[in-house]
Amino acid sequence: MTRSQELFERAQRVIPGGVNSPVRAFRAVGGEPLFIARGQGAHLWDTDGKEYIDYLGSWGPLILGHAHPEVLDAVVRAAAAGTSFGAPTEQEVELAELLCRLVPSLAKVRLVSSGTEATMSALRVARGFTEREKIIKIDGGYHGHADCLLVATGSGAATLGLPGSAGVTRGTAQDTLTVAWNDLSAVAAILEREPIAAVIVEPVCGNIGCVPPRPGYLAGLRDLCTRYRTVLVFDEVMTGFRVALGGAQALYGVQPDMTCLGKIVGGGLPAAAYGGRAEIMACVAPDGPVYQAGTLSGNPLAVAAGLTTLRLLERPGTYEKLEATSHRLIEGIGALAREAGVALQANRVGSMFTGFFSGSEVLDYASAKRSDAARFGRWFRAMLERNIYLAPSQFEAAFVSLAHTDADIARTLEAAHHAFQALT
Ligand code: HOZ
Repeated sequence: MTRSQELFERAQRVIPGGVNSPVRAFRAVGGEPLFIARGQGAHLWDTDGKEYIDYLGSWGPLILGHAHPEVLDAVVRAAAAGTSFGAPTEQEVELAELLCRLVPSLAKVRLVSSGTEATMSALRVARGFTEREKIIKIDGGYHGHADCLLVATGSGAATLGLPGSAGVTRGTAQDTLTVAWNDLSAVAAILEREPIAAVIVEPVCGNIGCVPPRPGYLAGLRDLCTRYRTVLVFDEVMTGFRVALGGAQALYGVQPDMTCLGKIVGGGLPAAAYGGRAEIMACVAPDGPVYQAGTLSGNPLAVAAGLTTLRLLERPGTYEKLEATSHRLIEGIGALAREAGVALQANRVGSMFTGFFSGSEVLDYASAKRSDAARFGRWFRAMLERNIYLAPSQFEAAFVSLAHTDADIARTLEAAHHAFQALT
C-alpha cells in the first residue's frame, strides 16, 4: 500500500469522501487521489516521493508556480507582523488600488476570502441595486457553492453528474434561470419577458472545461444588460489575471458592471474580491443597505501573497511568455492526438485549456457532455503514470504557469504521445 492510499483510507474515516472539496476525489477518472507533500515551481511531489509536472496549479491560483521565493518572502514578512487584525491595513488599500488600476471595469472593490463569497456577495449587491430578484446563469457555469448558484452547475457537480445540490430550497432555485452558453437569443428572450437583477457568466467558461465565448457573444450580453438595466457580472475567478493582466474583460474589450475575482488575486492564499461601478458598490454596507462582512477579509498574509503575485505579473513580457508556452503545449497535444487518430478538441484561451475527447466542436455544456469522459479518464491515468498531473475531470480546465520550462513541455508531450498510443 502506498502512503497516499494509507492516508486516503484514514481521511475517508474522518472527512466526507476523504477530501475537502469534491473535485479532488478522482471519482470520474478512477483510482484514488494523490496526497501532495510539496511543490516547487511547476513540479509536485506526492507523499510517496513521486514527482509530477503540475498543470492543475491548485485549480488556477499558481500562475507563478509553487513556492515562488518572492511570494514566500512577502508572506513570511507579513506573518511576522501579525496574521490577522480585523481592522484596516495599508496593504489592503494598496491591493484594492492595484485591482482598480488593472481590471478595466473596477471603480471600487471589496476584499473577501473565496470565490464563492465573491459571487454570492456580488449577486446580493446586484439584487439590492436593481431591487429585482431573479438572476440568469449559464447551464454548466460554476460560480462556487452559494445556494442560488448551485443550479445546472458545472465543475464537481458536472464531474459527478449532479444537476444541482440537495439542500437548495425550491424557492431559491426558482429565482435562478439558466441558458446555454453562447446563446444570446435565450438571454434576450428572458430579459424581454421579465425583470432580471443580474446575468452572471464566466467570460471564458472554465467549469465545463475551457469553452471560449463566440465572437460577439460578450458584447451582445453587454448590450442586452444595458438595454434592460440588468447588472452584468463577470465571474473572473478563473480568468482574472489568467487570460490577460486585466482579465477576460481586457482580452475581449467588454466591460461588465461587476467583476468577481479569486484564485490568482490571492497568490495561493485565500483572498478574493468583488467590485464594479461606483454607483453599484455604493449599495454595500456601511455605505449602503446591502450587508456583507468577513472576519478574515483582507487577511494580511493573503493580501501580501496577492500583491506580490500581481506585481510580478505586471512585468513586461509575462503574458507573451505564458502564451508561447501554452501554444506550444496545446498545439503539440492536438498534433499528437491527430497522429494517433484520437478525436480531440483542444480548447484554449491563453494559459487555460481543456482537451475534450470529442469529434465535434465544443461550444457549450451540451456539446461538452458529448465528449467521451471514460476515454478522458484512461488518458488522464496514462498521463499520471507518466508523471503528468492534470485536472482529474473532463469538465475542468488545466493551467500552464510561468514556471513551466521548455523541458517540462517536452517531457509532457513525450508523455502525451505514449498516452495517446496507449488509448488506441
Ligand atoms: N473552480 C474550481 C474547480 N473548477 C474549484 C476547485 C474546487 O471546487 O475545489
